[in-house]
Amino acid sequence: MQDLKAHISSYAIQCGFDLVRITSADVFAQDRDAALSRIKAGQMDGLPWFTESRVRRGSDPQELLPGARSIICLGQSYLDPEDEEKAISGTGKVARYARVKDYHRAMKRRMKAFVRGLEEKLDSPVAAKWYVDDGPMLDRAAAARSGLGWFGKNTNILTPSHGSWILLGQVITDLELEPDPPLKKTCGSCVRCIDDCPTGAIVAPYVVDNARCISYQTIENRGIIPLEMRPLIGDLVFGCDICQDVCPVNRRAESPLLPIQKAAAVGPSGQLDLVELLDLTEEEFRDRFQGTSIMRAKRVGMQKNACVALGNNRDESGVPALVATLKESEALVRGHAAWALGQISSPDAIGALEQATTSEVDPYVLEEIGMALAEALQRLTVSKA
Ligand code: B12
Ligand code: SF4
Ligand code: SF4
Repeated sequence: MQDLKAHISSYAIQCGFDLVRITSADVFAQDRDAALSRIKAGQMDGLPWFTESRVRRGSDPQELLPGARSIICLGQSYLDPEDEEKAISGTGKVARYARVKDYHRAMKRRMKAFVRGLEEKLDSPVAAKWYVDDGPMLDRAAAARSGLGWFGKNTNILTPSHGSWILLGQVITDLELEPDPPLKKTCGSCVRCIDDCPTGAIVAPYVVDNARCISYQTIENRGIIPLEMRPLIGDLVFGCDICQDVCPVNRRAESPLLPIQKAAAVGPSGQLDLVELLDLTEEEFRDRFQGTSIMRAKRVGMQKNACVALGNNRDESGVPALVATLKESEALVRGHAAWALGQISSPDAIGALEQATTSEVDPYVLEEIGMALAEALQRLTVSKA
């Protein structure tokens, strides 16, 4: 089957993938146990869909495709070397993977073409199931066992050629293919990602506490962003790349062969205008972000995030939009707008907060307004002293 394996590798590259390796369809026993103990320790809290039964199902390829024999692991780079990291006033930042069009769709299209091509080559149907992030599979566990990359201490899969700027997909199949060995590489004594994570979310090497991760707070959290997290989020409005930006392995990462198309809705270096975000109606949000990963956070999520970024930037030009938001938006967004006004604490911001105490009726928003006013008064006292 060496000939088939060689064909699979070259055909996957032809379909647009940057990396391809094979692993067996054996149970991922160690990874299953690690994931189960993570759930037990509360380190997956906030993701109600990440359940024990999902982990058990996802760690046994036979459960996903009865008769499975091999897993073809695919890596898709999303690095854009032109993409400079720059801070532009009035804007928030989107993580790199969301500066291209929704990778789930792009990779699934390529995977479908890949499986169809294999069937043509073999002149018979191939039993296959394919996953990109969306299934119960432990994507990183498959990539690590296949030698596509190794687990970094920030839990991302690092690859020798493309660093960690890769997205992972798997084709589970009944084809018998010779597995590739795992890589022998490790992070060595490096701990940069652990030291530089602004929220201390990497609580130990190879362990990310979900609720402390900015990626979770800005994408998945459907509720209130905890007060203590807000100042640590800075200007990030969708995802976080800090533990990857500081990683030395990423300094020499290659670019993709066939890049996923850029998302036109996001600025060239991942900027989004914060005031514009606050102004979007549901329909405008959909029109603008349809086909991008940003849809995942939903309009309310992105508007909460915009409030937090405006509060952290302390930019007074954001006050009129925040005042309008405090009057007109959903309670969850009004609460975060109040926080931002408290951080900015200009006379207009304080005036709007005081006025809102007389018109607001939602107990959660009133509580945020009370805390924001206390914060603003404290700031004024400190600046006068
Ligand atoms: C849930 C999830 C999240 C949660 C993470 C919560 C968590 N702690 O896992 C949140 C929302 C925070 C998140 C954030 C991000 N995510 Co995410 N996420 C997932 C998802 C859906 C499941 C991950 C999972 O199974 N977690 C369970 C835990 C137990 O797994 P783990 O953290 O990988 O832990 C493993 C290691 O710790 C290892 N291990 C344990 N002990 C030891 C000891 C040693 C010595 C070693 C070597 C290993 C080891 O075993 C564990 C099990 O395999 C996957 C897609 C999928 N279906 O797999 C994408 C996925 C992991 N995410 C991805 C991406 C791109 C991101 C972000 C970079 C996005 C961003 N820019 O904001 C960040 C990165 C944050 C970070 N540092 O990990 C990619 C990662 C690609 C890569 N190169 O690794 C994936 C694979 C999606 C994809 N298909 O491409 N994500
Ligand atoms: S993505 Fe950001 S918050 Fe999450 S672990 Fe990495 S540096 Fe920390
Ligand atoms: S920063 Fe260092 S420890 Fe963290 S993933 Fe990269 S090489 Fe590993």
